[in-house]
Amino acid sequence: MKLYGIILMLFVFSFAACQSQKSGRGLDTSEVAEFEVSGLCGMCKERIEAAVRKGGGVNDANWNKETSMLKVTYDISLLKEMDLHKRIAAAGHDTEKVKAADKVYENLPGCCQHRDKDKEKH
Ligand SMILES: [Cu+2]
Repeated sequence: MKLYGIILMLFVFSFAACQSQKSGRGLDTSEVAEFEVSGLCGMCKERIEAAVRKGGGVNDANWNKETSMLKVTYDISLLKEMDLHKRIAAAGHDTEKVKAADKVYENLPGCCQHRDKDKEKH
C-alpha cells in the first residue's frame, strides 16, 4: 500500500515536471486581454500602446483604429487586467472599464479628442 503511494507520487511529480517544460520557461503566466479603447487616429494608437506598456509586464500591445479594440499580452503574475485600463485612462483615453480624468483628456491634441465633440465647437 505504501509502495503504491510512492509510485503515485513519483508519477504526479514527473507529470508536473513535464508540464512546466512544455511552456519553455517554467510556469506560463502570460494572458491576453482584449477590450475597447476610445481613440481616433494614428497618434492615439501610439499613445494607447505606449501607455499600456509603460511600467512593464506587457509583452505585446496592438490597438486597431478601425474597431477601437486593444489586444494586450501581459503577465498575470505582475498585472491585473484593471491595471491595463488604469494605465490607458491615465494617458487620456477611455476604456470599457475606466474613464480618463477630464483634465488629462483635455490635454490631448484636438484631433485625438474622442469624446462627444459638440460641446466644444469653436
Ligand atoms: Cu489621435
